[in-house]
Amino acid sequence: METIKLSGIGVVVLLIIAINWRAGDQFGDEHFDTFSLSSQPNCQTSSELIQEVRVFEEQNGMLAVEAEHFSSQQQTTIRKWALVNRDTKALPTPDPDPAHLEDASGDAYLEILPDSRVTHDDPLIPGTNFSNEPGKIGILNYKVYINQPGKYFVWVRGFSTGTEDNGLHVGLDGVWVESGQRMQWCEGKNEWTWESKQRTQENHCGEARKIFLDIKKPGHHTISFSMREDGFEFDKWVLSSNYQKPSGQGPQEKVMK
Ligand SMILES: [Ca+2]
Ligand SMILES: [Ca+2]
Ligand SMILES: [Ca+2]
Repeated sequence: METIKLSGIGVVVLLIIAINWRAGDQFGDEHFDTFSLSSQPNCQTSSELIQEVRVFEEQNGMLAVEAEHFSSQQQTTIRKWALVNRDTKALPTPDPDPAHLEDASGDAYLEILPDSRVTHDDPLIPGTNFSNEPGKIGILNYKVYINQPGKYFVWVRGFSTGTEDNGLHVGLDGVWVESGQRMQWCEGKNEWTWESKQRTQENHCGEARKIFLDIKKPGHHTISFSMREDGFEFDKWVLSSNYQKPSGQGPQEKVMK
């Protein structure tokens, strides 16, 4: 009799647990769905986090990375790098020129938008559509592994349609060295163009061999780029120990295993 009584209580307890479990399950699902829906704008953050584990390896004095394969992006309130690929439907405005996917390496590139200064007559607003100071607006970070330390020239493949979309900065491990500031493009309008020149007082079109990073130790490093002019279109970048312009879409990426 006592055994039957205990079993009855046991069944009731099990029923209560089962009901609670089911209710908790449903609440959990709803909660998850709500979270998922309200988190749509953060999808990019998730993909950025996934990309963060991708490390690009230098071999034989050469390293190539697609611009769109950044690990993270910072300082995005004023201007932000937008992904342009075959699936891109809308981009922040204003952005007066069309997409330039033809001949883009990896069928994708980044553009820093909005682009409010298109011609020299548009207002120049330092800290908004222009930043002569590096590391202030639209910072892209890339993880790399360097086998052979030393001096590396930085080459970038960009697409410029005018005079106010052709500047960029590059930095190493959070430091915006002088030799990474004011990358400049003058030649090669309206086509994807490799360049590695620094704008100086003497030459506004940029001087050769002046854009480089001194990587003193082998191992893991972070290479970063930041906006100089809005509307800059960024396809791919290369570190090379020789000052030799890449051809075509440039060398293949090498992802570290
Ligand atoms: Ca544009
Ligand atoms: Ca611009
Ligand atoms: Ca690309």
